[in-house]
Amino acid sequence: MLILVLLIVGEWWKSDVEAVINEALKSGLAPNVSDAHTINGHPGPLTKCSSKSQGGFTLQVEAGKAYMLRIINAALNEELFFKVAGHELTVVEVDATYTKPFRTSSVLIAPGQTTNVLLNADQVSGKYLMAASTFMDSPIAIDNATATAMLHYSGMLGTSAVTLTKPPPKNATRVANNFNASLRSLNSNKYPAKVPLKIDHSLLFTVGLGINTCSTCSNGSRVVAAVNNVSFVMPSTALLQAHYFNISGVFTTDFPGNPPNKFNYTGIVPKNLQTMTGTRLYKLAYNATVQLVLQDTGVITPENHPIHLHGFNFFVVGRGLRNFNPNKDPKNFNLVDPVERNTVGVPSGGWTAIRFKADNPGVWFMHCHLEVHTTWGLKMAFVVDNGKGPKESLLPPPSDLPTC
Ligand SMILES: *[C@@H]1O[C@H](CO)[C@@H](O)[C@H](O)[C@H]1NC(C)=O
Ligand SMILES: *[C@@H]1O[C@H](CO)[C@@H](O)[C@H](O)[C@H]1NC(C)=O
Ligand SMILES: *[C@@H]1O[C@H](CO)[C@@H](O)[C@H](O)[C@H]1NC(C)=O
Ligand SMILES: *[C@@H]1O[C@H](CO)[C@@H](O)[C@H](O)[C@H]1NC(C)=O
Ligand SMILES: *[C@@H]1O[C@H](CO)[C@@H](O)[C@H](O)[C@H]1NC(C)=O
Ligand SMILES: *[C@@H]1O[C@H](CO)[C@@H](O)[C@H](O)[C@H]1NC(C)=O
Ligand SMILES: *[C@@H]1O[C@H](CO)[C@@H](O)[C@H](O)[C@H]1NC(C)=O
Ligand SMILES: *[C@@H]1O[C@H](CO)[C@@H](O)[C@H](O)[C@H]1NC(C)=O
Ligand SMILES: *[C@@H]1O[C@H](CO)[C@@H](O)[C@H](O)[C@H]1NC(C)=O
Ligand SMILES: [Cu+2]
Repeated sequence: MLILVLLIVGEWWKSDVEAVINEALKSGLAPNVSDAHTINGHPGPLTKCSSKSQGGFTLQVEAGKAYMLRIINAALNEELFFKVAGHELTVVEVDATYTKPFRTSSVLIAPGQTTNVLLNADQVSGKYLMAASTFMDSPIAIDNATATAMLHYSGMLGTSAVTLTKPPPKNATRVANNFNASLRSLNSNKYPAKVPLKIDHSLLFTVGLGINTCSTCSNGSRVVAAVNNVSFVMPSTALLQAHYFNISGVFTTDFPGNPPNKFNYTGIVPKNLQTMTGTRLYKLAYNATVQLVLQDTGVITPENHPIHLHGFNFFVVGRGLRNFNPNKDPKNFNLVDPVERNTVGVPSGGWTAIRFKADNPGVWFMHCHLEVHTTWGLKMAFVVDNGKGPKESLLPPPSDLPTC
């Protein structure tokens, strides 16, 4: 029997988080980093934020039993490593799809991602530290506080010694890559990987930062973020509402399928760091198949971006460093058992290729799951038309939809 345990890793500020983001928007600069990470709401023992009365989250386990840890990264701005002292973890699922099981000592999880791992309580006794620590392989300010929690074999006295664990360093790109490279979809008879093989839309989107002038900002300019050089502007009428009711003037469907200006994305950055603003969507017919290469840029700094697509799962068919090469790189794509998920990290100074089938009508955001980047405009949306008949068409809004 498997015992299910929910583990939510998060971030915590000593300030009002609204004040933090408002201060950043006023200055035009990045928001303050958090003061601590948390596991199930507690920074845990061994941290400066720990209160003496409660040492943090404790998971009581019984020797010989098997546990399934359902890990959710609910942090706002940071990808995290998760580790348990003295225990290997077996990954079996990510973003609600099965994976081929594999053993690892560290799990990498981005904001918005979920990961199920099996843990066998195969030690006899004692206390073992669990740790959630930041992964950041760019020169970006982060909260480097490690959150901790305790795995405690029951029947032991409270004073038994703790087995510690050393988290990977924050710049452990190799550990992150090994984890990513081990992820494969199950691709069994019962759960086949239905990777689109014929592609209707082959897209390349750059993801990265920029700097725009800002007369209301104390710095005179502000950091922005963009997809294909478009910093997304949120409309005052909801996109889905505008789409369903044919309200014009809310969005346009001219989102560029390729970078408007080609440059060496991961090389010398252009002198002009400006982006354009717009509420631009990319239109897809029902059932259209999409290959999308997400290319990081070196503007301001290369950085890893966990990109989340609403409405669909996608297959991660390829990834690499530097610029995507459309002639060479597709030859190495995994079209057999690529991992299927809904949030994927684009490596710092590299690219990730995904494929999906647009079989869900409506308007679907795609954005960086780092809250700071999405606030700066690193988002866009796909508008997917209706197919044939009511089963392939958008439902009307519910009759009790609030009108304000
Ligand atoms: C952000 O950090 C600065 C420097 O530590 C501090 O002065 C400021 O009060 C912080 N802002 C908020 C909203 O907590
Ligand atoms: C964490 O960040 C603080 C503040 O930037 C710094 O003083 C400290 O040395 C860092 N600790 C580690 C382990 O990197
Ligand atoms: C990671 O950072 C440490 C400390 O700053 C440095 O010594 C080390 O070379 C870095 N490792 C990589 C792979 O960049
Ligand atoms: C802030 O202002 C300085 C000085 O004008 C400028 O060099 C820098 O690029 C600005 N930073 C941002 C993010 O706008
Ligand atoms: C919106 O336009 C489409 C295509 O012209 C039409 O089929 C549909 O009925 C319109 N929807 C509404 C709510 O007016
Ligand atoms: C892009 O820039 C990188 C790093 O400077 C360089 O190695 C590479 O040759 C450049 N690529 C092209 C096509 O210019
Ligand atoms: C992005 O758009 C701005 C505003 O139109 C333009 O000045 C800039 O050159 C564009 N940059 C790229 C890389 O396309
Ligand atoms: C995979 O590893 C890279 C390191 O190259 C990281 O930047 C990226 O975010 C990871 N992808 C995930 C967690 O999906
Ligand atoms: C979409 O694909 C499904 C399954 O392949 C098919 O049954 C359906 O007719 C297709 N619909 C359209 C509008 O192409
Ligand atoms: Cu990002």
